[in-house]
Amino acid sequence: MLLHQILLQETSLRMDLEKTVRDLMKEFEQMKRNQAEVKKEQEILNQELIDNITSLRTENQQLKDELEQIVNSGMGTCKCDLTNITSDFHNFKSDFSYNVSLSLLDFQKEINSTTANILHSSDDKIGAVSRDISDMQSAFKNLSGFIDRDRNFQASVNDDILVQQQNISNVIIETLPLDCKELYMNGKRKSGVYTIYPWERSDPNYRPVQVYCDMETEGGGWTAIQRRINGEENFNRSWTEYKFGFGTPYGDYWIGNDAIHQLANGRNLSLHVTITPLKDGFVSFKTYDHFYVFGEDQNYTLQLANPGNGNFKNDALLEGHDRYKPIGMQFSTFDVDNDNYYRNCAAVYLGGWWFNRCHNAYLTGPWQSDKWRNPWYPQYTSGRHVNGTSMLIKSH
Ligand SMILES: [Ca+2]
Repeated sequence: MLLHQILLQETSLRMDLEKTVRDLMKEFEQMKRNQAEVKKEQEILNQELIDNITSLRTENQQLKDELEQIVNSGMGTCKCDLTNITSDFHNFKSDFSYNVSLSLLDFQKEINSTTANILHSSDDKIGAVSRDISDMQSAFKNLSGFIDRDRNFQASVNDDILVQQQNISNVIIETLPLDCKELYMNGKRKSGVYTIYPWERSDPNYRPVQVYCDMETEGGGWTAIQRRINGEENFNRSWTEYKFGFGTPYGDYWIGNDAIHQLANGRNLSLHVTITPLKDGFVSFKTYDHFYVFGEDQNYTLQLANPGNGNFKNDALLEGHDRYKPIGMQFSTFDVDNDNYYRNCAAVYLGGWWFNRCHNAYLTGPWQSDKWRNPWYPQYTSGRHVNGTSMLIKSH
């Protein structure tokens, strides 16, 4: 077995060796061929080099000949050449100038043309702008006319509005309540504070007046010219204060002698007087069917007549001694004495009234005080027994 393996290896080695020898032989033959080719190429190159040297030598000789010929021909040839060069230069200069001139001319023409175009274009634009301005002026004129017409229209509308406002004001004035009776007639049935307009709008005294309306007593529609319910208001006031009124219709107040005259003027009025006792008892009242107060020019002289319903025990205003009756008396205040007493009753009894010498009935004394003498003699001899008063008027 081992021998067989050795034989196999020996055969393989021999075959490899033979193949290697053959390859080497081939390479050797190839190298021999290459060497022959290189030698041949070297010969060709040598021949080319020799040819080139020969050619160079020939050219060198030709140059020498030309140089000799130039030297022999002398400066003539050079002059001629210089003349030619100068001539060429002049020609060139001339051509250049000409061309430049032409270019400048063309350029000038172009500028002129462009300027003309610009000017033309500007003229067109200016013309267009002028036309625009003209159009705008025309439009502005139209607008101004429209605005003027609009102003006229607005003015006429304003006039119409003013007329309508005046009409409405007139209607309102016509429907403004003169007194509480008109309010009552217009459906106001709840007692309370209302605004009345005793004066016409054209009257210099025109003003709204807040008053207390009694809408329940004796058929309702009574305007309170005096009312005291809580004593918060001092009634010892000056002539001027009684003239214009004081206090508040929500509590104690005097409506004002001017307003009383205005409400009485041209009308037939009734007067309804009440006194509320401080303790047990009902409200005492008395109605007079004629009540009038003159104007300030007669110091608010009082007229009172035609006694009607009442539950006082007596009529302290119209009955009793004449020297105490207020009938036909002027109004007095602590600062204006119009009474028949040697002193000033208003200053003595601390309130404004139609005093005589002085009174049997008097509703404006110091609240719940003994100084308030004879509110309603003899039923009420002192203000301490009084818890409220009112003087109500109504036309009939
Ligand atoms: Ca007097």
